[in-house]
Amino acid sequence: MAMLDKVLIANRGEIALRILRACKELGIKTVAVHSQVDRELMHVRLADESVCIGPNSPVDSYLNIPTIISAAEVTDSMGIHPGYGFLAENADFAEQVEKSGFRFIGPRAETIRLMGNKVSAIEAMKEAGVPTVPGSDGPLTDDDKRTLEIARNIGYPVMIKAASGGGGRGMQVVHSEAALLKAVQITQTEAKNAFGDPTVYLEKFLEKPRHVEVQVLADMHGNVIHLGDRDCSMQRRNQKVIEEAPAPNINEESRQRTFKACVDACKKIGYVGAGTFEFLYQDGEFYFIEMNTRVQVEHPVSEMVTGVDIVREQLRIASGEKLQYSQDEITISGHAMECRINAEDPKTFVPSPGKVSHFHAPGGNGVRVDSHMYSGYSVPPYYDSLIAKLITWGDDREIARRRMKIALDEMLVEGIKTNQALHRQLLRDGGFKQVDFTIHHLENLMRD
Ligand code: MV4
Repeated sequence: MAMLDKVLIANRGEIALRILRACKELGIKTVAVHSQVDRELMHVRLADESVCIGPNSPVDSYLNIPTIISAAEVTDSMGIHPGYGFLAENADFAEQVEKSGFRFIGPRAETIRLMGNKVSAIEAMKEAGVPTVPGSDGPLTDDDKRTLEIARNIGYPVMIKAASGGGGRGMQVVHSEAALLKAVQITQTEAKNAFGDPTVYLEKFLEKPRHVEVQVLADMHGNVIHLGDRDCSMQRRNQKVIEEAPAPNINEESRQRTFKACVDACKKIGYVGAGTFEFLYQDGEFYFIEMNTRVQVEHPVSEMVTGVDIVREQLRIASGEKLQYSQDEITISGHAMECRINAEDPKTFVPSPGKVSHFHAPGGNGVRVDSHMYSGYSVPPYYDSLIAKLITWGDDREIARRRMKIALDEMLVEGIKTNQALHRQLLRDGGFKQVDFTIHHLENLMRD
C-alpha cells in the first residue's frame, strides 16, 4: 500500500494544526478546508493548499460530507484526517471517503459503526474479555417483567442508557423499582428524538467512579499496542477540564490485566488505527463503558509519557505501514497533565468569543502548548470554545503539577475571558493533589 502523499485535514483549530505538523514531519502535503470565518486560522496559512468549504455554520462546512469529498477530489488528496468531533466518528463519512477512492485516516467504517452502537460495542468487548459493567447484556425489550427482573438482579441504583447515545447524552439514573419502567419509557422517547433510535440498555449505576481510559494503536498487519492509561475524572457536564497520564493510584494488577484485555480485543475485532477504551474505575476495578474510534483531545498526555507521536502513527497506519514500536519498546516515564484552556466565563462557563488582543505562550522544560491562537486571532462563536491545551511533563505528578501552575501564570490571553482561574483553583485543590476524587469532584467543588 502506497504512503500517503497528500492529506486533507477535515477539521479546524488546534487539532488541525496538530495534524498539519505531523503531516509535515512525514513529508506529506497538506490541504486545509475551512469555513468562511476560519480563513485566517493558523493551519490554513501553513497548509500547502486550502479550500473554503462553506459558511460558518458547522452543518454547512465541517459537517458537509459531499463538499469535503469534493475538496479532496479537486485537490487530488489521497487521504482525509477527520481529527476529533465533527465527522470523526461518522461511519457513513468513513464509508463514503473510502468509496470515493480516498483513505480514511481512522478505523474501518464497520468498526466505527460497531462502536457507535453502545450495545454492540459492549457485547463485542465483553466477548473479547474486556471487563464490563454488570447490565442487561443487550437492549431492553418490551417485556416489562423481564426489565424489572434484570434491574432487581443487578440491584439499584441502575442507569438507563441509549444505545446510540454516548459521551453523556441519553442517560438516566433510576434509584428504585417504582421509577424504573417510566424512566425506561422516557429514555426511549428521548433517544428516538435525539438519535432516531429508541434502543436502550441498562447498567448498574456506579456511584463514585473515576474516568480512566486506555490508548491503543493498531496497524493493518494485526500488530496492536497500548500506550497506558489517562485519568479524565476532572470534568463538568461531560466536558473534560484536566487530564493526566498515567492515571494515578491505580491497582497495578487490574491495570495490567485491563491493558492486555484491550490489546487482545483489538486483535480479535481487527481494529485498525488509534483508539481509546473508556472505563469507569471504582474500588480497584475497571468497567468498560464505551470505545472512541478517533484521536482524542487529551492524546498529548500519553505522547508525553511514552514519546510516541500518536498522530504520526495514525498517518503511518493509514499508509499501510507497520507500527513503529512493539509493546516491549513502550515505557511510561514520568507524569503529564493537560489543562484545557477555553474561551469562556470563569464563573458561568458561558462561551466568550472575541478577539485575542494579546497572547503570550508559556514555555520552559517540560511545557508544551497545543494551540492555534495568536495575538489578533478572533475566537469565532460558531465552534467549540477550546483555544489552547497546556501540557506539562515532570518526573513525577507533583513536578508536572507545579510546572502547570507556573505555566498557567505565564500564559497571557488578553481580550477574552478564559478558564485559567478555574485551573489554578483545581491545581491547588486538596482532593486533586491527593488523588482523592471521582468524576463528580469538580461539580461538587463548584456547588460549594
Ligand atoms: C456511567 C456512570 C455510572 N455508572 N455508567 C457519562 C458519559 C458516558 N460516556 C458514560 N457516563 C457515565 N456512565 C454507569 N454504569 C457515570 C457516567 C458519568 C460519567 C462518566 C465519565 C465521565 C464523566 C461522567 C459524568 C457523569 C456521569
